[in-house]
Amino acid sequence: MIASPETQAPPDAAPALDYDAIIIGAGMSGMYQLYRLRELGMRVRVFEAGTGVGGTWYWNRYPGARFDSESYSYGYSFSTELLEEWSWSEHFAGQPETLRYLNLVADKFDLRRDIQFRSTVAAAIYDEQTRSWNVTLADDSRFRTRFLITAIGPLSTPTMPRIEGVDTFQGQSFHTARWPHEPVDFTGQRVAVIGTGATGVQTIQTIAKSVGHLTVFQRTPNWCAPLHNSKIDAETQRKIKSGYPEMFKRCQETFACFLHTPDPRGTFEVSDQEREAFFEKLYAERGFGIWQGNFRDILIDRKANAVISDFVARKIRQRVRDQRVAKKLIPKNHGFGTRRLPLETFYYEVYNRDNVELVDITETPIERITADGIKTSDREYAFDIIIYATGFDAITGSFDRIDFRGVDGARLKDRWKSGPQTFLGVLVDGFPNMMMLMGPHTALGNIPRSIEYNVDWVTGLIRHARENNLTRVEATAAGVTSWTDHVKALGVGLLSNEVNSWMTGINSNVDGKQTRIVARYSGSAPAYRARCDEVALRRYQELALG
Ligand code: NA7
Repeated sequence: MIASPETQAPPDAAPALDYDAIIIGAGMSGMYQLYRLRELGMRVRVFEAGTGVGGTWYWNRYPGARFDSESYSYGYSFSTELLEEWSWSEHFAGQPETLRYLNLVADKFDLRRDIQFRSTVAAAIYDEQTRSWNVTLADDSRFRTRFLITAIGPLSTPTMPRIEGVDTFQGQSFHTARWPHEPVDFTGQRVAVIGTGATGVQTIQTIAKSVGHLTVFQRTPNWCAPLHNSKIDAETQRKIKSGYPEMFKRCQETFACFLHTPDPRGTFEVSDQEREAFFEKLYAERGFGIWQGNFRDILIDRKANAVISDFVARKIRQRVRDQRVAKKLIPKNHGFGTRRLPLETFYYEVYNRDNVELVDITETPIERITADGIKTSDREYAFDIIIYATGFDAITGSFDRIDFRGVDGARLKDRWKSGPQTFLGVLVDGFPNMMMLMGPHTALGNIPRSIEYNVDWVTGLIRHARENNLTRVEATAAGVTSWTDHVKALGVGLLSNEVNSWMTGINSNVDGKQTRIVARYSGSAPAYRARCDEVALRRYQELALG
């Protein structure tokens, strides 16, 4: 703790540091960063708002929450013992299993003793004199640290819809990312879901069977494709375990660290029959193949994109009996894969059920939430439960909610007013000794693969600083400008950058997030790593070190 004014040290003595490093967040990145920094013999503290570890998998307990990455490609790779010990039960594990896994990791590596739960970081202020950060929690306790590492996640600040009357509803209501720890009983209940992103789709397909009646309020339909999940049998399990080194090597080589990577062929380089057969194959296969392993041009060439969009639209028409409903479910304002692709399990078939209704709120907008339910321009609906699957203030949202102040008190929020500016997505000039994990401008993709790289890189930088008695590590302004320009240039020509979504920084429920920004690195993960490796190999000469 920082000393109170009465017990302060004399002005010429530097106040002692409480920690060598503070990590904000005990999700997958914070946990692994703690493990690595401990190896350097550092005094580390993790502050976590929740009551347990797991981040995304701690908070998102909504029905049906599960991986879209193959489970075995998602787990940590750093410990052979852990890989041996843990067996995933399904190709795409559900949230309870993933949370169990992360708790096992916390126990196995004795992480909890350095994690302080129920601790929300409110502010972090850099002090030039001592080259340290003063971190203040919501309860006003304060700690001083040399290094500050943000592990706050790109999708962790949920946003409620800006609809009048949200607080007036008398029934139960939940945001999917703040789901209660106790089970919610849907039996016989009249349930509304607002939102049809990846989360809404998983929720809807899971609860449709158990609710009395389900009404889905859809503003923008998304293109969805089958997940094809199944249990992992003993023989497959054996192969997975013996094949871990090759599998992780493959993840290192693919564009976004998934098991899938773009097909080198262009959409129009094959015959119509060959193309159709390839699409059919991808549609029948597990996971993100249809998105990440499709023809190389589907996300950059409008005509190519129209062909795959048409294919998936046909599938939707085939799977949904009422063609008026099918029409509503087919996106019109964006092409296939230009927003994050929700993977589904009989999602479209849900709309063939008698107890499910789809309301297109672009036709009949929601006017307000009432005490009894939802009023649209058309009619009033009565509900027992309303589920808000309305997403997150993505990428920069969690940064905006902490008062980060760097050199001369400059606010990070002001610095990023018209979009994030970073060096490698890890450092910002003017914010010395602060490192971001999964921050804006880093390669995301199959997130744990990127996390492990990101953490190892940050660990290497901190090791370098400690070995060379450096107490100040900062990006240069030129480095930040050049990386930010590079990230923007990579986004040019991508169809996804012409579409509103969390990936382009749009959130209709947050002031100031109505203009598209380039917040994500859209180059390949190998290219990202090559650039970061280069900086490390040159002994970080591109940084301002002191
Ligand atoms: P998303 O993908 O941002 O989806 C949020 C959904 O909620 C989307 O359908 C929105 O419609 C809808 N929404 C948001 N605000 C409103 C209001 N005010 N009225 C009606 N509908 C609204 O969030 P998810 O949680 O599904 O997924 C986020 C990521 O987490 C996901 O991509 C995975 O990577 C993990 P819109 O499309 O904006 O018209």
